Amino acid sequence: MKVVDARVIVTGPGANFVTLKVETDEGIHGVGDATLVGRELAVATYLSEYVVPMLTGRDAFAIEDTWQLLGRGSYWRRGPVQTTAQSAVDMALWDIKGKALGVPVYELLGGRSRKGLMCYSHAHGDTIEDAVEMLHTKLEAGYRAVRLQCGIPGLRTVYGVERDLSEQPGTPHERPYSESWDTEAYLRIAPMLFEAAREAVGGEVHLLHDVHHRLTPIEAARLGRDLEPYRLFWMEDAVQADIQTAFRTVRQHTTTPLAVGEVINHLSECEVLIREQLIDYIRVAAVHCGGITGLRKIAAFAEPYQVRTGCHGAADMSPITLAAALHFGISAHNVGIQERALHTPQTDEVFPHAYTFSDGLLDPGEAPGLGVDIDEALAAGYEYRRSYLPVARLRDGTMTNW
Ligand code: CS2
Ligand code: MG
Repeated sequence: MKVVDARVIVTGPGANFVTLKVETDEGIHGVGDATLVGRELAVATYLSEYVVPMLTGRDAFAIEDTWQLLGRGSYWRRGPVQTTAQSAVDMALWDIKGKALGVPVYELLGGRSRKGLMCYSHAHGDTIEDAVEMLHTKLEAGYRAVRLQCGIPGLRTVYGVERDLSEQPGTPHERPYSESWDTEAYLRIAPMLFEAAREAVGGEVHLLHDVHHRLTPIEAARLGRDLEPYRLFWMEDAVQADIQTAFRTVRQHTTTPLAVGEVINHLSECEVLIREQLIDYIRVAAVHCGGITGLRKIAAFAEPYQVRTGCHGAADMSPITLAAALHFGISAHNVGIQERALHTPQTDEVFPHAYTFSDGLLDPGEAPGLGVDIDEALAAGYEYRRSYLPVARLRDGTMTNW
C-alpha cells in the first residue's frame, strides 16, 4: 500500500488544531495530530514544505522506517517542530495500518493489558473553597483522580485557574498575555489546599498537583515535603524540565511522587530522569515525542526502572492525540494514568471519535485504526486565529517560567 497524498488541515474549533491527513492508493486514509500550541503554523509549514514531499510513493506500512527517515534523516534532529511533524506522520501510519488490517491500533501494539485506562481530570478555583467544590463535581462525574490548583491571594491571575477570556482587554491571545507569580505565597497556600481537599474528600481519591516549572530545586524539595501528609498521586513539573539533574535535589528530600515531561520531545531529554529513577511518571505526549512509535520507545526504556507513563492530555492537543494515547495506554505495561481535559463540543464534532469514558476509565473503543477522524467540511467552518500561551513575571516584573 503506497502513500499517494498527504495534506495539512488547520482549523480552530474552540482551539487551534493542525492535522495531517495521509491518503493511500487503496483508498484508506489516516490522520495524525500536529498541534504545537502557540506555534501551530511552524509545524504546518514544516510538514507541507518538507515532509509531505518525502511521503508520497512510500510504503504506508513501513512505520518504523518512516519514523527513522523523519528523525535521523532531517540532520537537524529533535526540537518540538521536527518531532511534532514526525509524530503526526507516525499516528497517521498506525491509523492506516489498523484500518487496513481491520483491527484497533492497540491490537498491533500487543493487545489489552488492562480493562480501562485510569484518567485524571482538573479542578480549580480562585479560592481553596472553590477548588474543593469543583473537586466534588469531578468526583460526582465519575473521576477517581483529579488535579487540583487554586488561586493565590494578591495575584491577578494564576496558572490553572480558568478565567473568562472576555475579562482580558482586547482579544487576549493575539499577544502573549502576562500572569504574575509569587513563589513564597504559593508555597504557603499549596499545602493548605491539599489539607482542605483531604478533609473534604478523604484519603481514597487520587489527588494530583501541577507546579508548572515554577520552583527552584530546593523550593520544590520543601513543597514536596510539605505535601507528604496529603499523599499526592504526583507533583508535576516541580522544576523546569530541561535541567534533568535538578531533580536529584528534589528526589533526595521528598517521598511525594514526581512527574515530568509534557515539554519533553525525545528520549535524550529524559534519559537521566529515568535511568537515575529521579521521577515516577514520564508525561510525554504522542503529539510531541514522535507519535506512538516514540512513546513506545520511551516507555520501553522506562519499564525496567519502574517509571510509568502519565501522558499529557490537555485540551489543546486534538482528539487524535488522545486516541493515540489510549491505544498505547491500554496496551503498554508500565502505564500509570492518562490526563484528560475535556475538549469543547465544537472540537468533539470536528473530530468524531470512538473512545469512551466511564467509571473513571477511558477506553479507545473497537473501531479499526485509531478510531478518530476529521470532518473536513465542519473543520472548514472554523478559522485559525493566532494565539499565544501566557508568559509569567514575578511581582517586580522579572520574567519567570510559565
Ligand atoms: C498543563 C497544560 O495539562 C497540563 O498539565 O501543564 O495545561 C499546559 O499548560 C498546556 O497544555 C500548554 O499548552
Ligand atoms: Mg502540566
